[in-house]
Amino acid sequence: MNNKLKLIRYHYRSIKYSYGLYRGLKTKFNILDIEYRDLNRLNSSLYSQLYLGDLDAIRIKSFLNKEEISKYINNLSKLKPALLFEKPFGFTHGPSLIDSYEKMDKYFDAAKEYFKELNNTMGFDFHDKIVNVLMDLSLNHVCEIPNCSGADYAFFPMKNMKRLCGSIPAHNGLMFYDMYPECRHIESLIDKSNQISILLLMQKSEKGGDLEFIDWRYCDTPKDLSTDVLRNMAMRKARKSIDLLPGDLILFHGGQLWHRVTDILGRTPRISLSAFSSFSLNHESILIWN
Ligand SMILES: O=C(O)CCC(=O)C(=O)O
Ligand SMILES: [Fe+2]
Repeated sequence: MNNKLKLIRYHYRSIKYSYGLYRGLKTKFNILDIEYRDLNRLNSSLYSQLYLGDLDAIRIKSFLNKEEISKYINNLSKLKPALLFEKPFGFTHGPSLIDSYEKMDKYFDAAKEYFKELNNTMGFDFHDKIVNVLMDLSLNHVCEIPNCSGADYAFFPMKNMKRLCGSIPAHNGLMFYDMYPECRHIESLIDKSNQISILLLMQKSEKGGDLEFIDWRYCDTPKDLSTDVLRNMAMRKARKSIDLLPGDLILFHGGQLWHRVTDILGRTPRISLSAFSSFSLNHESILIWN
């Protein structure tokens, strides 16, 4: 077996075939596992494959090691309260998704402060490390944070999800633009045919808090039904729980692919950092924001 074949081990986590129109007639979960240390040996644009839906996810094992994770978790006790925001599932550190025009200035101010604080909390240049991953996956494409009149969007806010309130109901990334018209201004910057979710798990709960892929795509989803009805329909599709360990980074087809995070059942909160990514309109760069 040549090196590339050895490196690229496709795990076909196929559940069933459905009859979507997106990229042929098949739908199954193709998850590619790569060790972080092997990333720079790649020489194909896996990012494009992911974007087009030939791959559903790229799971980068041990993106962070145990020491890096412990340092981050220990530093969480020193966070500035100004950057902590209450959410239905617990709280975020750093702003996530603009959900109202009134809050836009606050969002951009918090994004700027958070960017500095994220690197401090990590203890190394986290932005640089993420950009290098995207460059390795995209034959060295330019990767950047988009901006709105000079103000940068948020980069990898943290979610702290707690028992009893912690879950993220079924959704896909593209439906956010229907749910929150306020986040549509990013549409003028990105190719909106898809969006890649990038998720870094930092702490697992003892039970629950699993990322689940749902066998349904935005392109096959009726556009005239309410979010609640769509969520009920999504929960009748086949689902697959995705194994992640603290330190694993997963990039997935989250713009199109429905997914959810199951209820947190253990005492330990689930901590994750996440962002969206897409090609810029002219495909000259890859943009990362939240
Ligand atoms: O697991 C998380 O923290 C959020 C996952 C998610 O919905 C996403 O990254 O699109
Ligand atoms: Fe998502």
